[in-house]
Amino acid sequence: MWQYEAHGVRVECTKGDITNQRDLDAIVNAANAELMSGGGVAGAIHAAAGPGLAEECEPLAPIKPGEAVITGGHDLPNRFVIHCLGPVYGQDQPEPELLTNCYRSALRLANQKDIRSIAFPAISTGAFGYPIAQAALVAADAVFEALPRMSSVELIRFVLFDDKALHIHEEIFAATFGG
Ligand code: AR6
Repeated sequence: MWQYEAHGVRVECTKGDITNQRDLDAIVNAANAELMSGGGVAGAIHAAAGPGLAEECEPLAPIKPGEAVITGGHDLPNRFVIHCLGPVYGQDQPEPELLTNCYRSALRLANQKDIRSIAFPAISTGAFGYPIAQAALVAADAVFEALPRMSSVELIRFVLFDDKALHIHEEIFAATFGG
């Protein structure tokens, strides 16, 4: 696990499942525009949250790439889910700007809702095809740049699904954060 602390905020990269972050106020969903269940992160989150999540999501859809909306966590161990729509690589452009907007929008919502701790998956790096190292660079830059603006948020955890994704994130976050 990689970790860093500045501006009263701790940033971590760890391996795990986004639906199993019991100690955190909020988790982020790598959503689709319709905010429906699907594969990957969205499938896992909707399965763990139960049907109440889809019901709450329905009137909030559709969302555009880079946007985020917030719901309750339903049967998840977390109070909130923040749903972000990442760019489809090669289709929604410019990809780095849209992916940056996801992280910024999610963190803005978290601070508005007095959320203290939040977990992100590697948005857009699965079904949406964003090369993982490029996406990690965007994520690290977006979070590093946003740290001075955090009010309630004091823990930001990136939850990577396998060793390869974890190692890439550890390396890129260390280079970006200098720690
Ligand atoms: N916990 C953490 N990371 C995970 C998990 C998990 N349970 N499951 C997968 N990953 P994806 P996207 C990793 O496809 O690219 C969905 O069907 C995965 O290895 O979930 O933004 C939606 O409905 C990858 O690195 O999100 C959308 O249509 C990363 O999480 C579309 O896919 C993101 O993979 C969104 O595509």
